[in-house]
Amino acid sequence: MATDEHIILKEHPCFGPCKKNKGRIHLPVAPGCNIECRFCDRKINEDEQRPGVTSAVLEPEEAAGFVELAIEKCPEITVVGIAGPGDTLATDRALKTFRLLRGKFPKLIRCMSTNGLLLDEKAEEVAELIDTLTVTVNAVDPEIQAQINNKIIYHGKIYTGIEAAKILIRNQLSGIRKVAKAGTLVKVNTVLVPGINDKHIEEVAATVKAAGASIYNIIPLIPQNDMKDIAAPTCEELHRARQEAELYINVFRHCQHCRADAVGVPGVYDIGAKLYQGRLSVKETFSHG
Ligand code: CLF
Ligand code: SF4
Repeated sequence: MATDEHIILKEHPCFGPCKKNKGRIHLPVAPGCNIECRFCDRKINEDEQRPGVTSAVLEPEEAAGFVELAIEKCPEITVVGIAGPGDTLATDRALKTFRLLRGKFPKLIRCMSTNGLLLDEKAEEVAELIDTLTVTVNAVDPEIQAQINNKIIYHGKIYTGIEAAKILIRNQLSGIRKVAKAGTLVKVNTVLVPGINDKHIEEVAATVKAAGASIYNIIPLIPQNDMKDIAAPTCEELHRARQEAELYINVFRHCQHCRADAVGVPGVYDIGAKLYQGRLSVKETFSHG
């Protein structure tokens, strides 16, 4: 759903200028993922309920109660977002949650993030329900993408290497085009991986801008899992990448790497652990915001 862009830039903590008085609640309703990024500690579907782990993700039907509680405790909240802990489109739980919330909290901006594998086919529904969407695009060249991602599961089939990369990139860009055209504001996140996509940032920025994205967020790699031996980018490398991207698209520089259960004002305070009482027990990893 397209909300006035001017209102979003003024009210959303992650779009427009830096704001220390606007907050968001993330609803951790989306378990499981359909791709396998090499820097991610959670393998496909690993964070679905496991024996011995008592905590669980939220049920879509529980979401409204938590939003009410959160607004009471944090009046700065302007955004209700779903950012994982897996991919929001890998199951129908995120979109179901937004359907249930729609109408109940008309003033809140609805925000979602996705890896974009299923964005092309779900674009219409996404655009109908979501005001601001983030898509993580780590490369637009399949040769580079194939070094960042191990595999994808697409319509029940596993793809690897260049073949997987081509499907992912095609669906991300086509999805962005459709959703942006329908009026949803699109932000693109890229994880900066030194030695792999650090010379590729200009091309990603220009390509996603041409597809309709309006803001770009470069996130430094957290070295873990298959990428644990790659050094995180230095401040200079991050700065350079942002300057290169800025030639093509507005760059967001205040990202706080929020967890999928973050609640509060990014970078100022967080009551997520208290609100959800630690029920989400996934490892801290790359944020999907
Ligand atoms: Fe959440 Fe992301 Fe929406 Fe913001 S976070 S889904 S766009 S409401 Fe924001 Fe957090 Fe950075 Fe994300 S600071 S990780 S950019
Ligand atoms: Fe999935 Fe996100 Fe992990 Fe990538 S980083 S494998 S998209 S959960």
